[in-house]
Amino acid sequence: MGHAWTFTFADVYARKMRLMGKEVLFPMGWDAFGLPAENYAIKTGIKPQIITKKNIDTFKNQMKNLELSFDWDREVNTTDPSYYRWTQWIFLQMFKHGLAYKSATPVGWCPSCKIVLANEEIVNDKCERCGTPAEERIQKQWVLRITSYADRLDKELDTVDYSDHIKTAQRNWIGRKEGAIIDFSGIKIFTTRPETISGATFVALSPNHPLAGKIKTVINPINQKEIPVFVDEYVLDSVGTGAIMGVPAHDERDMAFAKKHNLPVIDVLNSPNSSNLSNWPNLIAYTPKTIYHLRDWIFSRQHYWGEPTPMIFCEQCHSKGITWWQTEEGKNFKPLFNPQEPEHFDNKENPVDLAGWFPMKEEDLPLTLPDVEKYQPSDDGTSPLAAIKNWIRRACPVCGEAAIGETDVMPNWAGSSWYYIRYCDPKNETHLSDESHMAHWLPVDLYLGGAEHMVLHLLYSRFWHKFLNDIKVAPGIEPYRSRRHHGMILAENGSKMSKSKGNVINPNDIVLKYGADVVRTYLCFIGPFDQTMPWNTKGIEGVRRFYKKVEAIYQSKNKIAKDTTPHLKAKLAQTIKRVGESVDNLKHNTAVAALMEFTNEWEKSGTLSSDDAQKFLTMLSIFAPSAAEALLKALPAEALAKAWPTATESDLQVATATIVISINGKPRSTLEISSQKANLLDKDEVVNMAKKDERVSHHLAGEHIKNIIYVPGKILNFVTG
Ligand code: ANZ
Ligand code: ZN
Repeated sequence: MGHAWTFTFADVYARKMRLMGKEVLFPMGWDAFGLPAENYAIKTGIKPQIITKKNIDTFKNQMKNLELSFDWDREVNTTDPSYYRWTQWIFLQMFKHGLAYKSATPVGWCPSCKIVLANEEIVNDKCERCGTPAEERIQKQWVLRITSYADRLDKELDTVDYSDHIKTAQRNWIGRKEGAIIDFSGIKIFTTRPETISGATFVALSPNHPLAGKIKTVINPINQKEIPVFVDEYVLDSVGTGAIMGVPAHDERDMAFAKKHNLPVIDVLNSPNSSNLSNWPNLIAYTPKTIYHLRDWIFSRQHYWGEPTPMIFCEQCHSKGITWWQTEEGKNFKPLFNPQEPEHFDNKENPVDLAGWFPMKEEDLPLTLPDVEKYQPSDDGTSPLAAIKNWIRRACPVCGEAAIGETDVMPNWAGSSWYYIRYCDPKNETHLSDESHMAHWLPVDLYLGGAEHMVLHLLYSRFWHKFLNDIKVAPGIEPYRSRRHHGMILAENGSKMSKSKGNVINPNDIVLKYGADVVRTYLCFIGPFDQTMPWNTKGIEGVRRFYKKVEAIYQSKNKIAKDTTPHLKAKLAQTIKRVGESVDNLKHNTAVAALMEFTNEWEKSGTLSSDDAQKFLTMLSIFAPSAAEALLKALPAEALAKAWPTATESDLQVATATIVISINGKPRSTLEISSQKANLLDKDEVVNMAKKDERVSHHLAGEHIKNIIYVPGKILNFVTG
C-alpha cells in the first residue's frame, strides 16, 4: 500500500504535467539485485532469476490495476545483463581513473553460518539469519573512493532544490568539519575550536594511537603550561588524528572527563582576557584541516545475486608488481585520481596494492552470472561464485597466463546509482545512454523517494553522477534538480503495516472492492505527501460517496446548461487555481478537498456550461481517469478539449466581491459574488441568497424583519423588531 500511495501521488503529478502540455518522462524499473531474492532462493531452491521475474509480474499487474501511467517502453531492470553491462562498464571507468581500490577492510562475520555479513545483514550486532553475535574479520574488498568527492558532495547541495531535512541528512552523513591540527609536543591534535586553546588543560589519545601510554605530559603551545596526557575510549580512532586537546569549559565530553580526573576548568570565552581570543593564529603554529565523517564505500559482497565485478587477477603479474597503469593500454590513460594513493585513505597497515588486478575488456561485457545450484556463500568467506571453477578460470589480459576472475559481486546500490541515466535511453546497445537524450532529459526534475533513499542511495548516485560528469559521459554536476521524500501509511489503528501483524492492506483487494478511481483519490486525500498517516476505511467510503455525487450531477438533466451561473463561474476559477497550486506543491489532499467543495456548491445551486463541466472533469481525471472518461460521455462531443484548465484573472477577480450581511448593523456573514454580477443583482436576489446562509437564517429565525437596506455590491442589512 505504501508503494501504491507514493506512486499514485507521482502519477497524479505526471498526469497534470502532461495535460499542461509538458513532455513527461515517468518511468518505472526494478532494482532487483540483493539479499531478499538471494535468501529466498536459499530457502526455496528457486533461482533468483525466476523469483525476480515473478515478483516483477505481480508488481506490474498491481501498478496497471491502479492505472499508473508509467512509460512501460522505458522499463529497466538492474538484473538484466543488458542493463548491468553498463553498471560493470562504469565500475571499469572508476577503476581506470583510480577510484576503485582493493583493500583489507573489516567485515562482519557469522561464526555459525560461516559467512561474511553485509552491514544490512547485521541487526543489533547479530546475524540476521541465525541470531549469533556477529564478529569482525579482515577481508580484501573492492572499495570506491567516494571520499575524493566528499567536499563537492557537501558544497554542491547548494545548487539543488531538496527539502531541508534531505540536505541535512546528506550533510550529516558527509560530516564535514573545518578545523586545525595543532602540535602539542609531538602529539598532533584535531580541533574545530582552535580559539579555545588557552583553555586546554589536558590532551587525550585514543587507545589505538601509536603514542598511547608513551607520553605523560605535553606543553600547551599557547601558554607553555605543562598539561597531562590521557588515553581514553571517548577519543575515537577514526576521527581527525585520534588525539584531542581537552577544553572542559567549552566541551561537554571534556568536562565530564575533567570532573572524573579532577582537572582544572578554564573558561576562556567569558574571561576578561577573551578579547585576544581571535589572536590565536598569530601565536601558535597550526595546519588548517577539513575532516569528513564519510568513509570510502566498501563495494564487494560475498554473494551470488549481484553484478559480477569485471576484474581479473593474475598471480604472475602480481608477483612482478605490474599494475594496469603500467601496461600498454594503461600507460596512455590519464587517470583523474592517483590509483595508489587514495586521498583520505587511513588504513596505513594495509596499503593499496593493485598489482596483478586488470579490468576486463569493455567489449567483453556483460560478464554474466553463471547458473548455479547453490546460493549459500561458502564457509571460507568467499562468494558462491568461487565454487564455479570454469567460470572463474580466465586468461590474464596482460601476460596470457592462467588467471582468475573476481568472485565478489557488487552491492545492490550499484545498479540504482545510475538508472535515471538509463531511463533517458533504455535500449541503447552501444552506450549507457545517448548524449542527446541525456542532454534533453537530465537532470531529473522531480524525484519522489522514501526516507530510506535520503542518505545512502542519494549520496551514491550523486557520487556516480559527478564522476560520470567528470569523464564527460553525463551532463551537469547533479543528477536530481529537486527531491521530496514521502511519509508512510500505517494500518487503521496507527501501527505499522506488516505481514506478521496481519494488518497489511493489499492494493489489489482494495481496487477490486472500490475501483482504481476511488482508491487513487483516497490515497491522495489521506493527507500530505510527507506525513505519516493511518489508513481509514471511513475515509475511503467518503470518497466513494463523492464519486456517486459527481456521477449523479453529470447524469441529471438540470446541472449542465448553456451558461455557467456566475457564482459557480467564480468558484470554478478558484477551484482551478487551488487544484493546480496544490498538485504542484504535492498537496494533493487539498486539491481533492477543493474538488469536493466545488461539487457541493454545484449540487446546491446553479449550472455549468458543458465547457466548464469538461474543465472540472479534466481536473478530476488526474485522480480518477476512468470516472472522468466515462462522465465525459454525458457532455456534447464538442466539449472534448483535453488540456489543463486555466483560471483567467477576470474570472478570479470576479470572485473577489464580498457583500457583508448584517442584522441590526452587526455583521453576521458574507456573500462571495462576482463583482460584475454583484452590481447586476437586484435586492431580492441578494436577500434570497443571504437567507440561505446558515448563520444568517439562524439569527433571523423567529424574528420579524422590519426593514432591509441594501448598498449594491457592498452591504445588506436586516433590521428586525
Ligand atoms: C577543542 C574543542 C573545544 C572542541 C570546544 C570542541 C569544543 P564537533 O564538535 O562535533 O564539530 N574531537 C577531535 N577529534 C576527536 C576524536 N578523535 N574523537 C573524539 N572527539 C574528537 O567535533 C569536533 C571536536 O571533536 C573537536 O574540537 C574535538 O574537540 C573533538 F569548546 O577541540 B574540539
Ligand atoms: Zn598476468
